[in-house]
Amino acid sequence: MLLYNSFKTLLSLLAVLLFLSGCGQKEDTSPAQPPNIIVIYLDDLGYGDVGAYGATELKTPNMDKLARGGIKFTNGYASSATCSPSRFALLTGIYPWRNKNAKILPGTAPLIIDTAQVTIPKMLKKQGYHTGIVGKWHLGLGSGQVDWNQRVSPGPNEVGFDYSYIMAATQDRVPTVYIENGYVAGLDPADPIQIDYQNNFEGEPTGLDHPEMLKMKWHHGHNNSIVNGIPRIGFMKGGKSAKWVDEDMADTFLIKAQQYIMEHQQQPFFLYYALQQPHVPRTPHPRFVGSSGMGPRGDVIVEADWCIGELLKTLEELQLLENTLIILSSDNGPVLNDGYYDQAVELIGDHKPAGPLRGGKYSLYQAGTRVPFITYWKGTIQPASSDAMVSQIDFLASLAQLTGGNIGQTDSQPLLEVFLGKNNTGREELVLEATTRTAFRQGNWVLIPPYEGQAVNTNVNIELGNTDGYQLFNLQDDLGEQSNLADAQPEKLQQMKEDFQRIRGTDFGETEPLELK
Ligand code: NG6
Ligand code: CA
Repeated sequence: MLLYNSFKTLLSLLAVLLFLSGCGQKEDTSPAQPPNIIVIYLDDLGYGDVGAYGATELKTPNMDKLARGGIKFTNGYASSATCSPSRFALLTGIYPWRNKNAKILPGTAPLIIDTAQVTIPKMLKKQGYHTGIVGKWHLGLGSGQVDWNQRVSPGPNEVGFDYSYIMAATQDRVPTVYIENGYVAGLDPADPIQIDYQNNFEGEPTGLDHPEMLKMKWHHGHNNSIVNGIPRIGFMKGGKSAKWVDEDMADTFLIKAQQYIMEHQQQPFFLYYALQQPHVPRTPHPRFVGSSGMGPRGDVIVEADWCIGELLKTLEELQLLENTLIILSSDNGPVLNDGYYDQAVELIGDHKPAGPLRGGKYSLYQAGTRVPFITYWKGTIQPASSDAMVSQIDFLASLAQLTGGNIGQTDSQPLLEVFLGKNNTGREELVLEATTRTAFRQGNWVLIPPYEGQAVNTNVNIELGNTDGYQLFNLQDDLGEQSNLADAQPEKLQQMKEDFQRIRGTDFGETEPLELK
């Protein structure tokens, strides 16, 4: 609280100063400045986790304010049911199944975006934008062996971001440090960081060997190095002064995001604000503990919503709200038990994180990829609910339309008018992905090919969408994907198979055509 309060005072002071200094320039007759663009990206927030999307047990007033004052998309998709592939697709406009490295990455993975690749921040930079990322990265860093004690590169700054303040992978993966423009923040050179995902460092306690040292217990995975009483994925040694305090992470990212806005308000800016909530480990700041009655998962959603409210206040105070396009979404669907005992399952009550949808994170069913999806631009976007099919993959082409930017061949569709609520005709078709398996949505129909593997991931208790035969659903009257029409509608099945293969066959990137029986 202290940290955030003193920052608030400083912020208000700076806001006044910057506003005053900006006043003199307002008479300039140059053409209207293109809008600032902020993508607020949550981690594992489900379709049903937001009030405006039907949640009644969980209060999300700030996300609701965006949804009710902007366009609330009911058919908005992440590109994948997991994080790295969705983030790859969001930034590049390329389907993740075209990149064999776009899978859930360890903290030591090399960068999976080619530095020659067009990305949203690169495209916007050419249009005069300053570009920044604050929050979760999870797209790999470096090009092989990373020395965390030197500048870590290539990373966000090499694919278009002028400024970056990130966590490398996830909150549950080492290294548990923030990285600012490639440098581990607060690192003491006398205490260098070592990271290994295979072997532990001698003498370092793990969650497996030292359960007595844990303040949060692991359920599956997550039993390697212990940081801040929480067992992680991967082994880490050193870097004590640089280690993050999980409970302060939300405030830390918020403050960095606010600072970024303050510092770049005179130039159009693009801010990718990638919150860590409600991904595991769920560690609300003490002032949010108990705020939801649902345990840590609910509490961190309340916390994330508060952060979004504070960010909006900053924009309002700086009089930027009417010149800022805000996009809010999530990288994949919801999960309750994702590897720690944190009462997410026990305290869920009547709350439905996936809303009316089937499945969740990791799933080919709708809840894997259909997520909260909101565009907001005060004074420009008229409030509405839209059932147009849109994907995060379309941001690249649509933001290029908005700013006059150029992109090469991608999977991104120019849907600016849809995002601004001037048109309700979205995509006709979209390939959905869940950990390298793909499905196909066309109109109101969904085709899921047969896949081997468990029907239900019993660790997380989520139906993955794997079955022996084809699944065909008509979402128009079966949103919950209960009635498989594959046998009853052979012609539809055949036509969808052909169209799916046509798209999966278009070759750029490293596409391997899909073979359907
Ligand atoms: C899984 C982790 C899960 C989460 C996920 C990535 C285990 C057993 N499970 O492998 O906890 O970290 O990866 O989530 O380790 S994502 O949202 O970044 O894709
Ligand atoms: Ca995620």
